[in-house]
Amino acid sequence: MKKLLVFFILIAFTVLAQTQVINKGNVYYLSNTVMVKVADNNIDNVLQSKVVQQIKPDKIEKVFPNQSTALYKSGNTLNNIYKLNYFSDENPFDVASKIKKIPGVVWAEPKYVKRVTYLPNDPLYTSNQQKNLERILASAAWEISKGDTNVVIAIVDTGVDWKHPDLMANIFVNRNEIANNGVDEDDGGFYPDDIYGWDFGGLNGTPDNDPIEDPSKTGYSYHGTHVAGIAGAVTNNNIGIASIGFNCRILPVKVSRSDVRDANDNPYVVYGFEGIVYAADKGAKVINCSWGGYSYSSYEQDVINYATAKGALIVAAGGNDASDQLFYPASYDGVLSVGWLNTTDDTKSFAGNYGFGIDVMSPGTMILSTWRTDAINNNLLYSIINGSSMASPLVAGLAGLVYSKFPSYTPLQIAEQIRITADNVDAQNPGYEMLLGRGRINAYRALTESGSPSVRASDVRLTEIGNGNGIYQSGETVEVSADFTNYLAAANNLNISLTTDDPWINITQGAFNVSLGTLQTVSNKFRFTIKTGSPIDHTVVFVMRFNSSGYSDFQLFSIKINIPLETHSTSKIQMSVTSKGALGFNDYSSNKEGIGFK
Ligand SMILES: [Ca+2]
Ligand SMILES: [Ca+2]
Ligand SMILES: [Ca+2]
Ligand SMILES: [Ca+2]
Repeated sequence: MKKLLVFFILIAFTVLAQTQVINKGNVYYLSNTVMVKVADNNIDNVLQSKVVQQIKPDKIEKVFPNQSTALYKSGNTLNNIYKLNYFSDENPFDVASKIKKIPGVVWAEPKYVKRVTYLPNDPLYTSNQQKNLERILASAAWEISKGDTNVVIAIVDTGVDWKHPDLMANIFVNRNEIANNGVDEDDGGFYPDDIYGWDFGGLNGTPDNDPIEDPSKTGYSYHGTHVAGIAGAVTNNNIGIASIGFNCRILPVKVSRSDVRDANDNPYVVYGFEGIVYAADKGAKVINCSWGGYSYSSYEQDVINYATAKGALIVAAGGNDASDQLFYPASYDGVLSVGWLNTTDDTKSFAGNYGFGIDVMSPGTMILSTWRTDAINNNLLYSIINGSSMASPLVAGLAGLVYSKFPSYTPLQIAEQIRITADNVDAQNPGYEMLLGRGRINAYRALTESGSPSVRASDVRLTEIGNGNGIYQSGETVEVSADFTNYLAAANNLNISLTTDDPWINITQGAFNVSLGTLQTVSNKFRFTIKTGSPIDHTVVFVMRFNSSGYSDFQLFSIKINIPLETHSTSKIQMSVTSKGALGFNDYSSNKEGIGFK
């Protein structure tokens, strides 16, 4: 029945629906497209619905048709996610919110696209100085580990010039694939001849097996090649640059298409999350995402969960907008998010993002790395550019080294090892205390220190004990429940507390003591009351503190209290506890907190 219906829709309309990138403020998405997840894999309800018939469906397809439903514990399968293209002019946000009401639909949302996160610099300026490597003590780290050639770091980006003389020897080679026979030997038919990675977007939307970056009109938008060189340029080969990842391998995954670019000639990241799934399925241990946007998406969080369950750590750029707004994928649960520091460990002179969504900081200013050669840029082999895009792959490359050194670690243990051994940079950044994660990564410490616990709160949920309207109001008590996991060394007599400086909050149940072994989790609750007379639409910042002998750590989140009832558009509860914590976002697609959207 399902196949017949899809076939019918396909022949009913012979012209393809045109999709283009549109934006609503700083949120970018595709026109004429919605993503839908259905329970029990039953899409027929959706197809037959009035809503879908009214938008003139073009085609509906499974995003990951080769996924088995039985593969992973129920929450992590991507088998039941569909992409629906349609002809009508209706905005994907409106269409998605209607489809979401159809019984059996888990979520429906626009197909978001993301933007690369670097700021181009003077392209002719080159230098042999790689201060970013000095700053994180890379050479001392290489004394401990130069990386394992079996550890694969995927560069999910605008492509990689994999033939570059300073990259080629480190490019992952797919030994399960027979080259140039037009047949897919290892991915169920979907990625034929993908010897050096995959190109999801090609020149104009048709995928191909060559993930080299598409030619740039200006010669100056070769983002992915630059990112790849930072994580994994060939090192100790007497040419060009060194990379932190040293011997780790690079898997190029191109997730842009040449014909969808912004005004500066930079390709948009259209297929980023499809690329993450591909990389995880190929066995990548680290997946770097030097791109992002300000749209939260259930689809994207599902993909992150899937990749993490497959054993890949996702490392992502924190953004370049001098903003504390949550940036994705960096701020998704399970992603190690990376903020951007300059050469003297400070953020104040430029535009890096900061705030609750950041886990660690990394140098991203004046970064020298590989560049795609072409006639327009006079065959430049290296270039210097700036951005959190350049900070993230330094962390991804370090993650490759940490995995090589501690091969039994889970993805989140790798993330925590890097986070907990970072150097505090508060002194260089007055006014940003606690807003730069744990501080600047230190490669040597990440490979040599193993004594510290590392505790993160997840699944943080707030429950109002009051009039039941889902809004935290003056006079009410609120219960905060969370799971606390210790990722690293055992912690004895750990004190976990909830604190705030906010004068309108009275914490009535705010601390407990527990001993937590490695990878042990405990659930617990806190309570606070909101004082009468507290202001309307007021943001409260909470700090969860974790302390035991020799270990001190924190995690932040914020909520809004006394949100005016009648304005749903401002009822978004801003919550985050860095990327390791699961928190509800009371927004359109998530609805974990508060009253949701009615
Ligand atoms: Ca293949
Ligand atoms: Ca083949
Ligand atoms: Ca290509
Ligand atoms: Ca080199």
